[in-house]
Amino acid sequence: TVGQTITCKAAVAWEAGKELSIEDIEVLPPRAHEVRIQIYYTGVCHTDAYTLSGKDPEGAFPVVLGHEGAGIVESVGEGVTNVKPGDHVVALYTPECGECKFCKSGKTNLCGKIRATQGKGVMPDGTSRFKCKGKDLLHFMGTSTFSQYTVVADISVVAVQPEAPLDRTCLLGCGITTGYGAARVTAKVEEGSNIAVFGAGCVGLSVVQGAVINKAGKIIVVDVNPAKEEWAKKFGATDFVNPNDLKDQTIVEKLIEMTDGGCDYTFDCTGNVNVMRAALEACHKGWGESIVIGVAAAGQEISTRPFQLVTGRVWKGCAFGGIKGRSQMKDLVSDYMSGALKVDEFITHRKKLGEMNQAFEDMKAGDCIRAVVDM
Ligand code: NAD
Ligand code: AHE
Ligand code: ZN
Ligand code: ZN
Repeated sequence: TVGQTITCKAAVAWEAGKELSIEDIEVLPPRAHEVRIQIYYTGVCHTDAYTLSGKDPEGAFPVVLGHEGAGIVESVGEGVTNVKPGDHVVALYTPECGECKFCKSGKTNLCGKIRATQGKGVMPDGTSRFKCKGKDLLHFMGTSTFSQYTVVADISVVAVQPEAPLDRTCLLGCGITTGYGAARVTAKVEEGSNIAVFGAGCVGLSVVQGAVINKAGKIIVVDVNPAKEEWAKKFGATDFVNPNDLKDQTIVEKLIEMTDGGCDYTFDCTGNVNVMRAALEACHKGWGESIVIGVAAAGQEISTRPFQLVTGRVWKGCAFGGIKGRSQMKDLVSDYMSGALKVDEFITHRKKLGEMNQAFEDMKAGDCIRAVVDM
């Protein structure tokens, strides 16, 4: 198949707000500095549903969604040196070129090299590698993992240990890495520090995992779903608070009381802008830092009294946890293989490609942490 167009199945989003359709699509061969990957497994993340809903200002259709995928390299274009056919890989929606201003700054994992074309849903040369029914389909987040074969830029892929099962490593493509990185790389949670995590989904529970490894003191999980208490404790949270159970206190007052003045670090893993405000205001005066991870709908804005910042609280955020995919993914896989990083526990639902819409339904139900789709 090297150099040839491959026909395979993919879940295509023809229009915002509509179900995905399983179609036969054509996947063109990789051009220079591109890699064609056979996707074996993909997770489904809330950001896929967000874009499908039509609320993402960058959302464009028709498109092949999906950004939490793992597979095996089928072929590579001219000039590709970082991966070769047969390599087990994870797709990276946050690429790493190593040479742009961002990559060289040492201050961020964001890479600027292909961000503009990635946001427009095309490959770096401005064109698409997907066709269906005579039409071009757009790419998504530089990954498009809801297809049996996808083409990505070489800087958007990393080879990982072949011993690691692909139905687990796919989840390192977004949710788990995002939370784990937010705690360990972005916040750099210190030993004994008190933290609060708002939202105990895949992202929030992975913040908890990172905080446990960094030996945090109190790890308080806040969630409106009472069933999340058991999940939080299983991953190492020391406390659980359901804001709906509070009588004469706000969640901010409760957290300040529990931590003798406020948290050292808080994390929004809900995407709700009111929660983001509470997370900031629950931080300790003088130094508490709040990390925004959740993705809020277009048009939503955050607010607080500037006095919160004047008095030393810090508001920041991160994408992909601040992790540099090509430099650091192998270490995450090692953490998984050594048992330090839990991954298997997150998989509550499994589906086949033909059941992709059901996987979206599963994700929206309260008992789902991650649905993994066998492509
Ligand atoms: P999830 O839906 O599985 O988990 C969210 C949790 O928040 C749920 O348990 C829900 O009960 C809880 N929740 C909802 N409203 C709440 C409230 N008002 N107070 C407390 N808890 C509340 O989602 P997830 O997959 O863990 O993703 C979390 C968010 O992170 C999403 O917005 C997603 O789009 C975003 N995300 C961002 C990045 C990034 O790089 N920045 C990466 C992955 C996901
Ligand atoms: N296009 C959206 C923003 C979506 C967003 O924030 N995406 C995160 C990853 S979420 C993964 O589940 C991200 O990587 N952001 C950094 C970037 O460069 O996109 C919008 O609202 O415009
Ligand atoms: Zn995601
Ligand atoms: Zn770069």
